[in-house]
Amino acid sequence: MSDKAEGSDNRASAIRALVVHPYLKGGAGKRDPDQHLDEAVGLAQAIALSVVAAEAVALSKRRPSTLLGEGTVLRLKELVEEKEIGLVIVDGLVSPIQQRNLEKAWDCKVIDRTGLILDIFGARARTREGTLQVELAALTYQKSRLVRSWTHLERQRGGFGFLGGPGETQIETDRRLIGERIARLKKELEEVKRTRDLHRKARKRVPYPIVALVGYTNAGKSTLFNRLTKSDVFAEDLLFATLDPTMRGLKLPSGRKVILSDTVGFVSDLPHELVAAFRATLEEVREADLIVHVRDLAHAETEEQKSDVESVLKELELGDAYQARIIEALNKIDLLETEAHDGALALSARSASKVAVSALSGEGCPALLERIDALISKSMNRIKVTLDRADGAGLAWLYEHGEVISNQEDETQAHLVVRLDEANLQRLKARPGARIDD
Ligand SMILES: Nc1nc2c(ncn2[C@@H]2O[C@H](COP(=O)(O)OP(=O)(O)O)[C@@H](O)[C@H]2O)c(=O)[nH]1
Ligand SMILES: [Mg+2]
Repeated sequence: MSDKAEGSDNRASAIRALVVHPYLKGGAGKRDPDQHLDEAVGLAQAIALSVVAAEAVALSKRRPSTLLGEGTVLRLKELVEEKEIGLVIVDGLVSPIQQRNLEKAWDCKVIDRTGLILDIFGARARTREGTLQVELAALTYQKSRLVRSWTHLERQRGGFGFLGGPGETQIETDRRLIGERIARLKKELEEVKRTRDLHRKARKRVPYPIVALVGYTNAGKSTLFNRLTKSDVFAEDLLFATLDPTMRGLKLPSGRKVILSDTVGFVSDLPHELVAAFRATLEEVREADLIVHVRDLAHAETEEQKSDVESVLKELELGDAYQARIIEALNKIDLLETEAHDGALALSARSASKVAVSALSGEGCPALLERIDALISKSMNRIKVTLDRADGAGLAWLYEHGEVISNQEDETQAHLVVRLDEANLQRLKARPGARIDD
């Protein structure tokens, strides 16, 4: 299994999962089922599941009771028992009834694609807005499931709704409660959106510039994340490690420290009810000082993926200057034919914002670090600061977070010229006792 930032292959308690990608036979013009399967496996690994088996299953039709054919259900039952699988992910739309029947047949938990993605977003939402959006999507999903199974129950009883019954009453109550919770969430979301900028300022707590990795699931973000941060871990990691395994410290060639952040990945055919939640989960990218767009150059749809990512980034309102803060990591060049491989390297030599890499072999990674370094320095502000000489903590902070170019001290004060990134400049401005002459 690959090197996963979020993976917990080493965690004994990881749930053993089977991933099934069902597709209709002869579904012309559709993507390669194996590619779909790979993506689903990648998603499952993103929430620390241990995927012990995965397969694409051809269907001649969608069976209303179990989606999959009888033979397949039986065959997979054996696999589930043999490999002690605790969770089956069916990468598609599974009705509540199909889900229940499959759970009964296999005697383990079954979730569908929407359920899986919701879980990932839930685990990865970091901002208040992200959390609320994910919760809203999850409740809406749950509610629709209740509605459908309720309709089903009613039909079973011949539609004599007036007979009532405990099952129905319970579901009605659940629906009402979920409905109320949804209404409350929507109100809260409005409020959070209105005060978004205030919240964002309050969250600016991370003491180093943030470099965010974005891109499609399976592009290699986590592999790159591990590769870049493997050799040097700094003390502050202890602080993040417990809170958030997707953020880690990284020392650049110049010695400057940054925080590398592995974000939630894009998925193809994102269920539409999850779009808002996905965007909100990406909120954290707005805080980033630099964005590294990780691309799978060996993927058949690499160009389509690129434009998908770019159009979502545009909608995040990153500000006009964001183009200057983005680097494309052209990943997986080890998989390319010689000609394409050399082409990628040539492109990367010509362009300041594209770097050809292989997260797997490490090729190009030093160059990527150099580019990140250069771009972060470029976005640094050169300022003059005056501090009381007695303010030892203030001086220490400047040396730690900025690049001190000169320091002249008189009897009472220290006059420094410092290079600081935007985030730290704002922090300095908020600090009492520091006078900035720009
Ligand atoms: N050949 C090759 N495979 C890679 C490279 N980077 C990542 N992978 C593989 O691609 C798959 C997805 O990688 P991962 O880092 O989980 O992608 P993420 O979803 O973007 O975090 C894994 O099987 C990796 O081993 C690379 O540079 N070359
Ligand atoms: Mg990942």
